[in-house]
Amino acid sequence: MKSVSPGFRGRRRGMAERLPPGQYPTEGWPVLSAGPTPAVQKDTWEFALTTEKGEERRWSWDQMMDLPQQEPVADIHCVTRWSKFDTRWRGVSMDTFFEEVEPDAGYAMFESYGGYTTNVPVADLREGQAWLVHTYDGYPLAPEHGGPARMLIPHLYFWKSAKWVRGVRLMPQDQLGFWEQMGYHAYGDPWREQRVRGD
Ligand SMILES: Nc1nc2c(c(=O)[nH]1)N[C@H]1C(S)=C(S)[C@@H](COP(=O)(O)O)O[C@H]1N2
Ligand SMILES: [Mo]
Repeated sequence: MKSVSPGFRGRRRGMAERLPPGQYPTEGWPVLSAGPTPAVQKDTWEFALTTEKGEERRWSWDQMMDLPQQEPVADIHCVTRWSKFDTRWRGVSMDTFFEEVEPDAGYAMFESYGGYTTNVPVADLREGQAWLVHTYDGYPLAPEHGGPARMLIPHLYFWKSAKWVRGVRLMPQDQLGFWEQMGYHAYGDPWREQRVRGD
C-alpha cells in the first residue's frame, strides 16, 4: 500500500523531506469547504459506483461497514499550502469497491452530497492509494471534515479528497470537477506543485 505508513514514519524520514514544495506543516486541521456542510444521515447514506457503461453498484452504510476495513496513516497536503503529517483514518480501500465492478475506464469523477465534484484517474485509485474513510483518529469523522464519510487520496492535493462523498462515476475521458473547472490543475500532484492549470 503505497501511501500507508506506520506511525513511526517520522523517525525514519525527516519532516522536511516529507514536505512538498511550497507547503508548511500544521498541527491543527483547517476546515475548507466550498459551501455549507450538508446534513448526511447514515440510515439513508449510499455510496454508488457507476461504470462507464452505466452499470451501478450501491452500498448502504451497513454494507460498507461490513467490507474489509483498513487503517491508513498518511500525510495530507492542501493547495492553500498547509500540510498535516501522520493523519490516522479507518475506512475501505477503493480496491475493495473495484473488486465488485472491475473498471475499464481511465478516469473517475467523485460526487458528493451537496454537489461537489472532483476528477481523478482510475490508476490513482488502485493499489492502496485511495480510501473511503469514516473514522479519524479513532472517532467518527466530524461533519465539517466530510462525515459521515469522505474520500482520502493523500498522494494528490487534498481538494481531490471529496468530503460527504456519495459516489464515483467512471469515465472513458477525463472531465473537470468543481475546482478543476475554476482553474485548479486537472491532476494535482503536490510533489510537482500542480496547483493550477499550466503548473
Ligand atoms: N464535498 C467537498 N469536498 C471537499 C471540499 C469541498 O468544498 N466540498 N473541499 C476540498 C478541499 S479544497 C480541501 S483542502 C479538503 C479540506 O478538507 P478538510 O475541511 O477536512 O480539511 O476537502 C476537499 N473536499
Ligand atoms: Mo484545499
